[in-house]
Amino acid sequence: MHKSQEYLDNSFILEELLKRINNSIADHHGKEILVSKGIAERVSIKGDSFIRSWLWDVPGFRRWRVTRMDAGNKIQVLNSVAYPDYINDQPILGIDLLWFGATNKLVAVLDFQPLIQDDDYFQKYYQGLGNLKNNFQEFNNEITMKIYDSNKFFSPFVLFYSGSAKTIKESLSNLFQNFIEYYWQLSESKLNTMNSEQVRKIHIEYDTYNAERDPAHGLFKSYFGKDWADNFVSNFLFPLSIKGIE
Ligand code: BLA
Repeated sequence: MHKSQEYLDNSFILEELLKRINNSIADHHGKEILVSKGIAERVSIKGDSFIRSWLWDVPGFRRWRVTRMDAGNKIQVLNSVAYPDYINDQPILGIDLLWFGATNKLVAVLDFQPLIQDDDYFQKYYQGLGNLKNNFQEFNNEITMKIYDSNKFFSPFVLFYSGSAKTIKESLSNLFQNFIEYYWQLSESKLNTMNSEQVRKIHIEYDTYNAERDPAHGLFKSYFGKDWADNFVSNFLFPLSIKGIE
């Protein structure tokens, strides 16, 4: 397949960020958990794209997953979600970085995804993210939620960019670094007010909500087939989701 210069540039930066997040997790004493072969790596039906995933056991977290999809000139993805232990009511880390080759468009969504929409909770956990929001103006695009509800699991400080991939790479790289650093700092704070049962229920809601809406499902279906896509979404991306009636 012909690889465009844009593809090379954009897959390069997502590879860099992938390495950075996996290394950062390992530096924080994360241990890689073996993922079944069919999930850890999958080649598309046509044979020209692939998806790879990592699962980490990290002190303070009950689950941390990272996924990278490389569909050449069509689409490039880096996605990660970190779920803190139930005894910790801090936000869920959410990262979704997408590059679309046809338009050379980059979509970046980075948030500390709140368990509740509450001023005290925002006061407690969002000083760092608020600083980033002020310092990285490019990531202040008005977020147009077509699929998700902005009041469900998104914070008022969500960093969002949607536009040309050409001009954003350096600041994305800087932002990414800071974003992860601030998230680690958060996990060192002991500000808990919710109990474990409350947190567990909200994690279940988060997985259920996202399994129903994730726009990736259609994408996975077309590249990897329906059975694989269904299994990946319900058992790897959102394993706590309560399945509705099909
Ligand atoms: C949007 N995410 C999208 C879109 C795709 C994906 C295809 C639509 C983009 C568009 O057409 O403009 C893709 N999501 C993926 C892929 C995975 C995935 C490939 O989970 C693979 C694992 N999404 C998240 C997380 C956040 C998130 C953790 O997975 C939070 C930071 C946000 N994605 C998010 C938002 C949009 C989006 C806010 C815009 C959707 C909207 O308009 O409502």
